[in-house]
Amino acid sequence: MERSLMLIKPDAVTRGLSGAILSRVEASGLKMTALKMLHVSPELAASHYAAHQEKPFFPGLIAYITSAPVVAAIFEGDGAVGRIRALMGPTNPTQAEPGTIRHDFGIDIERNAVHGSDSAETAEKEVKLFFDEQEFVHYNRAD
Ligand code: IDP
Ligand code: MG
Repeated sequence: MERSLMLIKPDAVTRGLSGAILSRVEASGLKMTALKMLHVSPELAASHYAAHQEKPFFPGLIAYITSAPVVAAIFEGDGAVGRIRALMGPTNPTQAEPGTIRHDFGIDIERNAVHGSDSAETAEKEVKLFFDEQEFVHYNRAD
């Protein structure tokens, strides 16, 4: 079964939007199988965003993602990665369609409310960065 890592980023956690965002993903039918709040350490931030190490926005991105807690959630289901990316909308909230999480809750291209894995391969790496296997729960959704 495909899994994806979703992070509710500091801008959204500090504005009290965690529940509203999780609700949208739950309502889409994806199954939440792990959930926690944490302060991302500089080391975890650098690993998670290693692909962006050379980008001019990298130092700011690390400062932002470590500035306040995140909510980390794993969602599971057929096509989970693509379905979460569709719910999120594109990186820049100003280019996102109304009804997407980033349009409705994002502030700007950096403080864009959420992270979602961008491929099934990346997802498996990100899942392992943020969660141990014993943190997962096993159940069937009633629907
Ligand atoms: P994604 O989150 O939609 O996959 P990426 O290109 O992987 O977008 O970028 C990772 C994160 O880095 C973005 O979600 C955003 O927080 C930040 N970011 C991306 N591009 C910029 C930029 O041009 N300026 C500032 N921050 C950026
Ligand atoms: Mg990305």
